[in-house]
Amino acid sequence: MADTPKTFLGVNVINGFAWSPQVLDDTPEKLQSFEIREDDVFVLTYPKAGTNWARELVRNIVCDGNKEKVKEDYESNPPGQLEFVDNWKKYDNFLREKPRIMMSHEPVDVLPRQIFEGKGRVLFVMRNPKDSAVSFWNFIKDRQFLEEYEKWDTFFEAYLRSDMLNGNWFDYNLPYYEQHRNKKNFLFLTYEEMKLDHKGCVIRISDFLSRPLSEEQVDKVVQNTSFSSMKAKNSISFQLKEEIGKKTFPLLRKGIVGDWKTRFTVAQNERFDAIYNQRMEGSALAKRIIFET
Ligand code: PPS
Repeated sequence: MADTPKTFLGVNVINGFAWSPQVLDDTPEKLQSFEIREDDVFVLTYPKAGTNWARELVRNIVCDGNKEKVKEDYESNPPGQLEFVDNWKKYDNFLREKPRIMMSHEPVDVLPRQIFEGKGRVLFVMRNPKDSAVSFWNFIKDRQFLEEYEKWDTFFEAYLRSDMLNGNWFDYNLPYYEQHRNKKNFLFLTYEEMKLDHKGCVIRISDFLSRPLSEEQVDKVVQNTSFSSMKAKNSISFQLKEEIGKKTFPLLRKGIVGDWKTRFTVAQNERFDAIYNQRMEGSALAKRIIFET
């Protein structure tokens, strides 16, 4: 095991779950005993569900929509995902005066145990699995870190399997929703709800975090977290394959509902629907997922 993986290539399988290679072998265990503070906010999602959007919403709400405070908070919060390399240690040493806003794609079974005792708050965002797939594929294709998934058709096949990077959509989302949807310290939103009612979701999140905002502050949060404002300032650099080196990519791509229609073939769509109907049968989650607006 390398202490600090240099490139974002392949996966790191730990106890049967395919983590990103940025996750070290002992991190899942460490995460379970991670010490929680009462004002902690975890933004948890399956990849490409709107993690960065949700984190930006939380950050803006905590900062009352004040751009200066948001910038300061952005600079002082450790970057990146909780599970990457030693980010969780950085959060351990984080200032006490500010709430920690931590995003992660960790599966439910390695969540810090204290969350189950009602400590901290979890904003869990779900996105319909077809748009998640297309967004995920574009992400992988551009960054070239999983060669076998570079063609859409091979990615599609992998997306249906449980050894997919970050597990498959059903294995990841269903247990979270089924086990925790009625817990007081969890709020479940969907990407599509956030698109359809951005302002309403800002109010729901601020209520959930017990951080009431004025009408004017709500409007500022909506403005600061719109697709265009976020696209103007969000990009991230990745260390790619050695021969390519480091490259910077925009974090935001299209930001729409229904982009899957540009990629799924009719046959893939029929196959996916059959699997979806079988996996989601009788689940409460099915009522929340929409594929178009
Ligand atoms: S990651 O890499 O898993 O953390 O990606 P994640 O942030 O979860 O999801 C990326 C997708 O979210 C879209 N996005 C937004 N949509 C609407 N409004 C805002 N403000 C916004 N911010 C991020 C982003 O464009 C990715 O979706 P696609 O479909 O690829 O455009």
